[in-house]
Amino acid sequence: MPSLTLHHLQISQSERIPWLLEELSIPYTLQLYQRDPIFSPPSLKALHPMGASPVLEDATFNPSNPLILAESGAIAEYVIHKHGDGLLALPPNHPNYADYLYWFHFSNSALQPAILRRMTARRAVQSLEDPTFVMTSERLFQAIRHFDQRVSENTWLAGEEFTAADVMSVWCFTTVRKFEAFDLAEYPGVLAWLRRCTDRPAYRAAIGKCDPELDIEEGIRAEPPRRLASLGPARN
Ligand SMILES: N[C@@H](CCC(=O)N[C@@H](CS)C(=O)NCC(=O)O)C(=O)O
Repeated sequence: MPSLTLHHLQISQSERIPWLLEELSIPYTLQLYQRDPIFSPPSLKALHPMGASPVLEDATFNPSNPLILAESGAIAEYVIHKHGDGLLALPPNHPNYADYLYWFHFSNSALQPAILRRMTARRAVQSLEDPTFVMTSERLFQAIRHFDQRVSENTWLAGEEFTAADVMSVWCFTTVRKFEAFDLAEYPGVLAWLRRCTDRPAYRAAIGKCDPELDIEEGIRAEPPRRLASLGPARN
């Protein structure tokens, strides 16, 4: 029986891991933390040198010295292969293996950095006409167009099977828009895929446990959800 504790900073990309655990029906204890007022509180920072969430604590194999693991992508792979019998990953001999790898990594390696660059540029410029903001914005929508095409042509990111690639990616279109607003009206493929993902009972169960105040329907609409109050108004 796994002995897992998931340290979850509320309203964050950490939501990926409870969702994954619910999909895999792996029991876990949830430890919730609130932003203080934007970043991690001291109790969460103390868990891992990066001080960010998610952090997985696994006492299954060595209860007196549990494993502490950060990085949502690493945690997802660890959980799938150590406790999930490889479910929700595609194996190397699967015809869509490369698609699975590509889209699993796309969220944290391409999409998330594009969103963060735009958020940083928004703060740095005097006006949204500034070429720095225009360029970072265009790069973000280039990534979203690419994503939209993929989920318009396939039910799930890796093809016809729902996988951890989908779990890794949803936050980049829902909760993240409470930090950096962008509209999805021109991306019907993304909107339909978000509906498919967020209608899954495991997603609903995870959000109900880790972020019960989050309005799921608001997060999957074309127009961005309400900005996180503790951020204050966007400068631009
Ligand atoms: N690449 C990391 C990013 C982790 C991360 O930055 N988490 C944010 C939540 S969205 C966080 O903990 N922020 C609070 C802080 O850094 O103090 C991952 O995928 O887990």
